[in-house]
Amino acid sequence: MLTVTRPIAPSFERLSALLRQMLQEQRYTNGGPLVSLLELKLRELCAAQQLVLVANGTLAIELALKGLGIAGRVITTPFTFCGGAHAISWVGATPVYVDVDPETLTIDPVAIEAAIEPGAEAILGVHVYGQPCRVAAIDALARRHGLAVVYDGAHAFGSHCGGVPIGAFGDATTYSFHATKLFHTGEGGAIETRDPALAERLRRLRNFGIASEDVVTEAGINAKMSELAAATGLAVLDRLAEEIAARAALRRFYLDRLSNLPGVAPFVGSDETARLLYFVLRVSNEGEPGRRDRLHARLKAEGILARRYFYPLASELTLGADRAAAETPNAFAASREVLALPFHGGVSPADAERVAGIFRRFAEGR
Ligand code: T4K
Repeated sequence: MLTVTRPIAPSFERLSALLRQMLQEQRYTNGGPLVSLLELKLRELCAAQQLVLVANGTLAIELALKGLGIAGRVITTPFTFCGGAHAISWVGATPVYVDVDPETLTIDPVAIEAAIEPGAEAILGVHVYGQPCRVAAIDALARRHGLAVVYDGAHAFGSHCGGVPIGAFGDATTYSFHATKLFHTGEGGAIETRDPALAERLRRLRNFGIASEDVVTEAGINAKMSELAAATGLAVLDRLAEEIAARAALRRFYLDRLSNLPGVAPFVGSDETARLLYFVLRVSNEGEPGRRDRLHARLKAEGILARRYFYPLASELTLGADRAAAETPNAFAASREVLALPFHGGVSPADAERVAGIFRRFAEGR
């Protein structure tokens, strides 16, 4: 099977050396040295001022919202992984879904502004496939209206907007380090912020709200990353550059083979400095409903597991498909057209040629 992604496999020697250290120190969690070291390395890599490692990307969003004191309406995009939207409800806030910009597939600043009403407290944007949101417009309108901004960068580790690292925007940026992500710790995540007071609060919130042996400042949760996960991350980091280079080469190959097929359009985004971490095509259903899903099934039958990121929309769980289609038509259309191809260092030129061949035959109606 050729899967949509394949996690970076760390070197066995490097990982076992880190695990030996963990065993010698008898430290498995609660602020161990490997978590501290990984935090330091990731801060350098992302040029981040503050970075707080947590147990996964969903908790990263929940903690960012909690840390910013958000409990009311959160204006967000339906074109995301359901977990991102669920995080809003889990902190007791209410998601308000608005449409995406059809070019970037990220939340549309004009739609955000139209949805601001009493009770709105925050914006949760998602940097889709590594393509950043329209951060300048969003940050500016948030300042005008006194809203907090969290960016979900689960798809966008190491990405840039206009040459500036994505963590420089909004009040906080969250990451997922799940095994399906470019940089991973098996399960894991982080919150980046420029605000030291917010970072300090997040460090307490991820550890039950405990400030010291005698003091618990508020009701936190257990969102700590384990030493085992941090060891995986440290070992994965050694192979990150190699994987990025392999994906860049694969992107060039796919673009060369798939750019001029009828009814199929690669997602290219709008920012040359972005790091696109997925290779996604939009398959038009025009005049042929369900065309994308037929191609998806055909790929599967040939052993190629492409994924429909993001289908169904996160909003469909509560709104249903009809309302989602009526209220957020750009997002709805995208969810019915997108297909993420196998995109990782394990895809050989022969594999990629095979994928391209299936697309070509499909596009030509064969
Ligand atoms: N925000 C956004 C925008 C997100 O995309 C996500 C997560 C989150 C927030 C929340 O972050 P976390 O709480 O998850 O840290 C995946 C992931 O489970 C999920 O993390 C991810 N987004 C979402 C988009 O996709 P599936 O259903 O695609 O995973 P699965 O198991 O089908 O894996 C896909 C392929 O990857 C497999 O066919 C094989 C390969 N794979 C996967 C795993 C887990 C491996 O080779 N090894 C592995 O260990 O959900």
